[in-house]
Amino acid sequence: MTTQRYEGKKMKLTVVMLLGVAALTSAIEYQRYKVVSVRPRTHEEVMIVEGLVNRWELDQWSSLKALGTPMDIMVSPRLTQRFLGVLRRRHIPFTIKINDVQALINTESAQYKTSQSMPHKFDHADYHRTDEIYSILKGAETDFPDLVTIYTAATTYEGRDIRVAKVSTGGSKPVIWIDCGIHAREWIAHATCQYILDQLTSGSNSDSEVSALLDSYDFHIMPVVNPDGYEYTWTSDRLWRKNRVPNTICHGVDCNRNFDSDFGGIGTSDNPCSDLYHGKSAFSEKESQVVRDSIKDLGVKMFVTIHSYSQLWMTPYGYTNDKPANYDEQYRVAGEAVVALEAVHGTRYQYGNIADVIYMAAGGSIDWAYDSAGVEYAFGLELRDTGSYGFLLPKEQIIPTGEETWAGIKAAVQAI
Ligand code: 0X9
Ligand code: ZN
Repeated sequence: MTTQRYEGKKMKLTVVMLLGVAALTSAIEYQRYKVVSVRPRTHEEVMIVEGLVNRWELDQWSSLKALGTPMDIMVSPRLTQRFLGVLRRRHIPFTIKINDVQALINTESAQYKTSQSMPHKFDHADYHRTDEIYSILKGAETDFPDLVTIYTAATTYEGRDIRVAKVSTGGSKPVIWIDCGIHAREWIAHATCQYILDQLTSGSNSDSEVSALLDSYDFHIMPVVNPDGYEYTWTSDRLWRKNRVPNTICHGVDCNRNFDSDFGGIGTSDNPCSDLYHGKSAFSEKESQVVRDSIKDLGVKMFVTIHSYSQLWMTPYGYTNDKPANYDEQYRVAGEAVVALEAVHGTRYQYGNIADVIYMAAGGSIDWAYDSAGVEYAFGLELRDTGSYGFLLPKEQIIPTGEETWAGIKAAVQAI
């Protein structure tokens, strides 16, 4: 399990050009940090690797799904030789997936747009800042006034809006809830929510599949659950995961450990410096409160929360190995979804309950949605890829990722 971060991270004063505005920012840099993909084959090897992750407070980018499958771990230059030395001595197989994390971040940031004008139309050629996303949502409301309503569901600690796009042809239908970006660094998630909203609106009149979905359901889409964290990934630390509330020491709560689903249980941390810090109490954070409060009276039939990466379609539970009462039904629908998803670009997803396909973790939103909000179908998605780029997925993959994810979600909704 990931614990603390920021061992030996270099702070650097950088003049950052964002949206054409020069800002003096202290950015965290990842020069010569590597992402090592380790494949422990026995429980003993898993213990060795997890021991190193905990001792050196390494950032675990992805987790072991089964013995012999990869877990991706980011290692600083200071620790690389020692880390690889242990793996070699213990004959634990590994490959280096990313040789210089900062080089990938630089490639990505070199492509940032410098235009100062706010976009009003969907633009899946780029990742976008929160303000731009909200401007695009507003544009969708202007273009589809009878279909789209934008509402502000809450305001964050740093004062940013958390907005939702409601897509409805009228009346009050069962709701499909889709949220993205509860984890700040998972940029493809935010982009995919925008892609889905684009498909729902542009297809509302012209695409019979979409109009059939809209005849039966309202959609509520929250593209930036954690805007404070997301903005911080643009200005200061591309790999920030949590929100930005100040704790006594260190910033941020892992909002996906802050729901009231066995709060504080397995796979969470009470250390405020940890990436898995669960916060002071269940629902202490605006970002988890807003999801709770938004869905509670909506009549949500299907809840989808979008993350990256690892290509997984997850169903409850994460806090226990037990399966929910309707597990077979949720599993069936997840199966339909991944078949449809794979048919688009051949991207393979694994699916099933969180505890089986990823790792146990308490306090997550889908468990709460299923247990406490009465949602029958609660899915957590981990989008592309499987670690070649990880959180730094090139923008060229926004559209293909959107296409396949939308196919999966459509198939899931059609299957219920
Ligand atoms: O650990 C998480 O919160 C998710 N993985 S991620 O790499 N995007 O951080 C998985 C969430 C699974 N859901 C629960 N554990 N409840
Ligand atoms: Zn995540």
